[in-house]
Amino acid sequence: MLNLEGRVAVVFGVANKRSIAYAIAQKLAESGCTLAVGYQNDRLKAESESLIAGLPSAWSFPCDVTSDAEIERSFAELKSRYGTIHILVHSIAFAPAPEIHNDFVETSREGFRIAHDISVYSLIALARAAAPLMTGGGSIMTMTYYGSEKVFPNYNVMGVAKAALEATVRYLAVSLGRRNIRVNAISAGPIKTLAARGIGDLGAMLRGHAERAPLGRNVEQAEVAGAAVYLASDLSSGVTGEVTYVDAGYNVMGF
Ligand code: NAD
Ligand code: 0WE
Repeated sequence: MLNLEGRVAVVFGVANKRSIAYAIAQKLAESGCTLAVGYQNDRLKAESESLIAGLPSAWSFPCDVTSDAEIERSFAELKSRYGTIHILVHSIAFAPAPEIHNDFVETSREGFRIAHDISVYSLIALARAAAPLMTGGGSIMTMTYYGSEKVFPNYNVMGVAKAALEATVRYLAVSLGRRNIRVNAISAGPIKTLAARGIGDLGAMLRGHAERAPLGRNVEQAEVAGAAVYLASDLSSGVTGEVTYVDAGYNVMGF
């Protein structure tokens, strides 16, 4: 395991034990990071706080990323607690349920707005709030999906939002690069989490993915977390603006 002792990591997107963000928080903690974990709201407070309590030296706080005031309050508190932070993990996505279930052409203006506000704009808002605390450089990462590049039935407006998220990673990499803040995305294969459970036939999706992927299987949260620790560490010091695939190789296949 890499040694990240003395680094402060702020992780957004822990909802339950299946969350990709929770696997990342666990591996960062195992690597020696001090952790601060943001959860969406009081509905998730009990669950996320009990998970986070199991990690050494972790603190948790509520932060709904649709609110500028909550983001501002969260980072003011982070500044007073830690002074400097080194790692920011953004593992947040949402589109209103009808947008995932209806035909893409039926995408509503409000559904499009919400999906892009929560799944894309929030990365810009969090990066802007975090950058002044990353005085010794930093590593920012977000989670994306191959539905940004190719069409997956029902992924719909989330695919459009993930394309915008990946472009946002590139623009932020340039915007923050001279401050030695790196910005990258991890493109994970399908994993059975809360966000994936809302979809139609997840079982068929997972079977099809495992069948076609070079490794002949699906990926686990812990494998995504492994790439996250690499991106958080100095091993990736020359890497920014990139998308790293943790998908058992699925994206290289043509047929
Ligand atoms: P998850 O449901 O555990 O995580 C999604 C998180 O987004 C939750 O913690 C939720 O509370 C948070 N969130 C939603 N709206 C929010 C808001 N307004 N403010 C603050 N937080 C908010 O599911 P997950 O699969 O771990 O998803 C995490 C990320 O990984 C997402 O970006 C998702 O698109 C991405 N991803 C998931 C898969 C997959 O198959 N599970 C594959 C590739 C990428
Ligand atoms: O990014 C995601 C999930 C994103 C997501 C899922 C939901 C379902 C419940 C965002 N918003 C909502 N809103 C809801 O109301 N993934 C990569 C997982 C996922 O979602 C899919 C997938 C995969 C994989 C949707 C359709 C097809 C495949």
